[in-house]
Amino acid sequence: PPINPLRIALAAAQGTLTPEGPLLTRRLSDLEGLFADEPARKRAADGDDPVVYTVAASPVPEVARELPQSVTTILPGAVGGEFHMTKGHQHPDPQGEIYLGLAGRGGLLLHDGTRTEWIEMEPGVIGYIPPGWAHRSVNIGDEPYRFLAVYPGSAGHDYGWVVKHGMGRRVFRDGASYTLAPFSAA
Ligand code: PAN
Ligand code: ZN
Repeated sequence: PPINPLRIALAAAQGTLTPEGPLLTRRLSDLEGLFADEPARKRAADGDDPVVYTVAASPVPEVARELPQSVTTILPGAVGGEFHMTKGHQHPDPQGEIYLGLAGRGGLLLHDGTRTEWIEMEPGVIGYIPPGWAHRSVNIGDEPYRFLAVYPGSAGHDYGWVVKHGMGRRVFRDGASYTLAPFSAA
């Protein structure tokens, strides 16, 4: 049965949801094989193993007909010049998803196996992810990049798809800006 109506407070400056669901923390040691410079990633993971991003979920469960939300915070940084990013995934049950920028500067990289799209994100911008497009988020700034995600509870998360097909591009630091490079295997 559906859950009861909920009031959830979103603290955009902290990235917290109250009441809260599970909190996920991804460090460089969780991101093996995702950056082009795998030796650089491994050195840093074997060192102080920095947090790359956190995902604070709302209490709304990931089940059919519900509409869960989460707040992702990607900390600034780069590995071999490649900006901090999420693992990226495809929804096995293809359904749309919306992101809303809350803090910092980032980008939404989308790939459908053939085409690649890039949406610059900042506070107040909605990034729309159509069904069938794998998506990865990147912090292109020097402060935390934060966004709200809202997605159908039955969509599921397939991380293997991105490992197999890549994301079409990689995002590297380029002076004070960034550059989109062709995708290369790790
Ligand atoms: C987001 C992502 C979140 C973390 O909530 O799950 O930003 O990225 P990864 O799941 O790729 O590690 C979302 O797109 N949910 O569907
Ligand atoms: Zn998603």
